Amino acid sequence: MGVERYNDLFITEKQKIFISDFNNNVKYFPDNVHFTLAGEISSDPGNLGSGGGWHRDSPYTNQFKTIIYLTDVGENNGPFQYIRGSHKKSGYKLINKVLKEYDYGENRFSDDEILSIVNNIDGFKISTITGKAGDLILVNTRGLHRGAPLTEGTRKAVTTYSFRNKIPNKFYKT
Ligand SMILES: O=C(O)CCC(=O)C(=O)O
Ligand SMILES: [Fe+2]
Repeated sequence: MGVERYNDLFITEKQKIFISDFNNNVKYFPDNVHFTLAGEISSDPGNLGSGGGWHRDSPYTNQFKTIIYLTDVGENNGPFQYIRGSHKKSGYKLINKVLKEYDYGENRFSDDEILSIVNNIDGFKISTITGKAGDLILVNTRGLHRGAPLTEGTRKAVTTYSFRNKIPNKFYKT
């Protein structure tokens, strides 16, 4: 985390401009701050993929991230997956209905819960975002997502986190 403080060769000038343009134009973040995570994950047996399984980053607020793949990413080496529409309040209501006793503030979801969500909510399906090295994903991680577990190879990516006023304390611990 904070890799941009040490080495800006991770990102090209063009991508930097694109990211900053994205972040500055997202209406929820008039004066945001950012940091960048450089991550490499590999297909170790039992790996959960980037992000450690299905979750949403912040149940109560929008949270914007940019992810740039630094390797080609196919179905088997950890593509980003997202359930479109799941970041909306209306989506939350449907999810809570399907999962019954589900706590609105819960962040983590089992594979079975995700199956039940996509099988029971019209229009909810898992989108798998494969791509080439250099491709950029813009995402509201309030919605349900994960990096898929890797069954082969490795995946490298840089992810930029944005916050409205300050970087939350928990990110200073590591
Ligand atoms: O890197 C990914 O594919 C997703 C990781 C994740 O959960 C996140 O960046 O919020
Ligand atoms: Fe996440």
